[in-house]
Amino acid sequence: MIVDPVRNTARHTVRCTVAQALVRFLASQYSERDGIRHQLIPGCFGIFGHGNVAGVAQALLQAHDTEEADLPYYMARNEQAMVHASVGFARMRNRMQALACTASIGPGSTNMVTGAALATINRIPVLLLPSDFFATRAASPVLQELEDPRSYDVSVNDAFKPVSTFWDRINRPEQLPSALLAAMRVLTDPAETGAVTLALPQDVQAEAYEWPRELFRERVWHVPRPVPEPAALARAVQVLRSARKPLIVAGGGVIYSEASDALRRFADATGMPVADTQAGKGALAWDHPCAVGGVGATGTPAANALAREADVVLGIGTRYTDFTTASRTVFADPDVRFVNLNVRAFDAGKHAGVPLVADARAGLDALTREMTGYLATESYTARVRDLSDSWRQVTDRAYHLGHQPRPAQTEILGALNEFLGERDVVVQAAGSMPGDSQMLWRAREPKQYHVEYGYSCMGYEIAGGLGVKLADPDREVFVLVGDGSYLMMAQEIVTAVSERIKLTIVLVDNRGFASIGSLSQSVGSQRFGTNYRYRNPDTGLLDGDVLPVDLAANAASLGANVLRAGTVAEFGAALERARTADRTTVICVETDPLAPVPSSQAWWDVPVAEVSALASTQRAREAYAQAKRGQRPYL
Ligand SMILES: Cc1ncc(C[n+]2csc(CCOP(=O)(O)OP(=O)(O)O)c2C)c(N)n1
Ligand SMILES: [Mg+2]
Repeated sequence: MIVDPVRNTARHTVRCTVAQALVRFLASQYSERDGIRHQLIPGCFGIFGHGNVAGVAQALLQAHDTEEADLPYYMARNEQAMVHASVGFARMRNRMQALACTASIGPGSTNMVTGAALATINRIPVLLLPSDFFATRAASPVLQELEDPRSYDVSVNDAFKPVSTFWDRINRPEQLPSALLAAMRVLTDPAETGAVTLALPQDVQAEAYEWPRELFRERVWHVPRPVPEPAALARAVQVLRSARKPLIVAGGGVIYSEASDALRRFADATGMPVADTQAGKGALAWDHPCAVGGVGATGTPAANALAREADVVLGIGTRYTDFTTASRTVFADPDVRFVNLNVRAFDAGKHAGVPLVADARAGLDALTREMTGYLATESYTARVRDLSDSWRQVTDRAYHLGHQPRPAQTEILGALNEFLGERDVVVQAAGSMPGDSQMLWRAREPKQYHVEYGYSCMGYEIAGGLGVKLADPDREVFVLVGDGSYLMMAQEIVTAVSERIKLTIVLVDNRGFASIGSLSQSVGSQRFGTNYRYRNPDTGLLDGDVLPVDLAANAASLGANVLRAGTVAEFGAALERARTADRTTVICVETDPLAPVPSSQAWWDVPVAEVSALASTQRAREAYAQAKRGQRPYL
């Protein structure tokens, strides 16, 4: 018989362990926006070790067996990857839901630090529960404990502090309730959200305490839609009304706030062209007359031409990363002014912009009302249309290049883009594909383009795709992963197989780092150390023969259904087969890393050695110094 410790206790308190209280609390949390309620923490990823097997793991099992709390457990294969999966999940749910991640002490926990940074940088909620060494220090140093001779209070989990938006360590049971309330508040605050870390000492997890019953009542966390302050709105409108060549930069905040319709109404009403960032792509469908595609270092020449001429830039839900601003060169009008609609004051204040601190949807609705009567000039609208039309032709050519003998990556992107249905999702993170896609991808729907480019973390792809599919099982999920990223983190294929979660993984093998190879060339370093080759005894470099590595065989060994494609036509046929497959399928396609890609006509600041013994570096430095002259602070 399973004894429910809750029912055995006095009326006003519940006696259970810290881990049991944690699980029970998490299962009773809800979020709400626009009258729609969600379970805030609908599951927990984990990998168990001595740090959590008797604590959080026991509590999860007990919750399952007694049906005392609903917190399904998903077993991952790598702790970094489980944070990525949780980020994919929460992003797909527009930050209204987040997953918890439990890890053992030491390496299990520090493996999550990269995932935490990724979540915080991308402003995506995830609840991290690293285990910690004994609070009592009864047996210190416990296996995997870091010893610092200067202080017994230091733990490897301190490494989560700079990458978390809230961090606490639960050294006594009494500390748990306030920490949990703070954690939920931060997770559901669109301005503060990110990785929230509660470090849980191994002994404290198993310690029993009399909790007030009130701790476990249902709680609803209302996700706000702050409206703009009237005076700030008036200032923003004054600048926007003066614009003769306006440009909107739509970031991820538009999508998380479900403001796509509001953005379309604003664009329709004002005729302002809309460029997008990696996180914002799809906020406005690619074929809308105002859509001009990605802006910045990997943007479209159309958006970048408009950015160079823009007198007013309206940034919505964007962090203005260096890719978006082309390292502060792309907005080139000396008198350019920014209006920044953002839920976070920190972002709203960037580039000396007129800040409009508000939810993207609430802010756009207010702007649409206040901008009545404004319409971009006919000549400007015609210019936008001409630029877009010519860019569309370039994209069509890149999609159907006919490159031989191995296809160009742009053809693989094109074939996939033309194959995808409106609700299908494409997932990427690092390498040359996000840049090519920022320029070439035609996104039809706000959740179609899922590219993690805040941290651009190799290894996010498959794990993140798993989270995307978990969040929205009705959509087909296509993960695009390079061979380098695949080699860093392919193991979550096993998790997808065991959970019967179907992914289609397109493994684009170009035998090394095409992205960093071409960057290396541009900084005068001849693709040094970026190809996967044998070490060559003649040169002493990694430029020998091609390696006998078979990633398709690797994927098959992990339990995936594997298809190989040598041509674009074979790739199309493989996509058809993958769509009808009922399990995770990996399509392996070899591409030419040197195939041509259209130019974005924008720059990215990667400093080149100021002095060098290499002529190639000296030439690159001259070009760098020249480009650097176009960079300026936006004051
Ligand atoms: C974890 C991590 N390490 C290093 C980098 C730097 N980096 C960016 S792209 C890249 C190479 C990616 O190779 P691959 O996945 O094969 O894509 P390709 O460049 O060939 O398109 C590297 C090493 C990174 N983004 N993430
Ligand atoms: Mg590669």
